[in-house]
Amino acid sequence: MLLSVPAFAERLREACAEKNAAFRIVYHINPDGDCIGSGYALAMILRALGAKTAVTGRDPVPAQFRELTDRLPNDNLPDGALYIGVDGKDRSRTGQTLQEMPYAFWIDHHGSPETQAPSELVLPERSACGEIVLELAEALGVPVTPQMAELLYTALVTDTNCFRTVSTNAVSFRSAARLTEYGADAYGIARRYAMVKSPARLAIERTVFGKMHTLCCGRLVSSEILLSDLADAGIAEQNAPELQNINGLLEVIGSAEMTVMVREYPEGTPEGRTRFSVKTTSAKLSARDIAEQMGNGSGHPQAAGGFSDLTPGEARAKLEALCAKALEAAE
Ligand SMILES: [Mn+2]
Repeated sequence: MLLSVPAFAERLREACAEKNAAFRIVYHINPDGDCIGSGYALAMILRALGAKTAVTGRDPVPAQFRELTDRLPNDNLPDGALYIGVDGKDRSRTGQTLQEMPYAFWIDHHGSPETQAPSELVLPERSACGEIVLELAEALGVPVTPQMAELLYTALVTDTNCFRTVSTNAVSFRSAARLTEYGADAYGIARRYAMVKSPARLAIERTVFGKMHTLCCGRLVSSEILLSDLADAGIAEQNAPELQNINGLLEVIGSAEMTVMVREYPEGTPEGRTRFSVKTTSAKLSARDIAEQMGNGSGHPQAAGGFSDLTPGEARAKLEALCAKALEAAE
């Protein structure tokens, strides 16, 4: 059941008042800064209300966030701890085992047509789940400590790519302002999570730029990442943190109205050997139309994608041709 912030906060407060109150907070697979920051901050908030808490997920906390979370060990939970999902879109995003758990609470900014838990707080207009956790702390009257602010500001910076995504809005900046007042180090976090690049990230960015095609008078930009490129860069897999927001690199070309990224997957990947993504910056164009014409693609008008059985080179050529046609038609 979808609840307002005050109603959800009240139910959390009631649950915290129970004897042996305990919560298991679950973040999604391939964790990012938002689910980690939101999950660990929520654990601190519920602890401040007297509950025992543990944060968990199918995958370990990525190395880049461990300096935030290593200082926050999990409590030993008694039997009957209540499950809370954060930032997950739906239960399937918590992985095969955890999705079967009886979630009591669900906090998210994605929105799903299905019910995820008896008590749900879902605000799709928020640019990061961390903003919702901040609103919850304030509604519960729990003082936001500098450590909580650090976690939640990290959630906001990573999910908005440092306030640069289309989802960034006035509320994002109001949340950022409050978190800065609560003690978040705005420059330090922006530098650590939006400016600093690992040697592997630098290597793969060089590849993406080096293989870039600029077509249709600069209106179409494409690139590709092959398995050999990943190996050369020292990146183990397509879900590696070094590849986060990698498709967005193509938007450095100011005239780009459509961007295409093609990524090779290992032989035997059931979905197909090539994964593609299409994005558009123009309301007159539909990335979803292009993805659908590739066979089994889907998505939103602005961003879509899917898998293909074509080789990366074939898929890229087909996508470039489809986009060129769409651009011509939209003139
Ligand atoms: Mn998120």
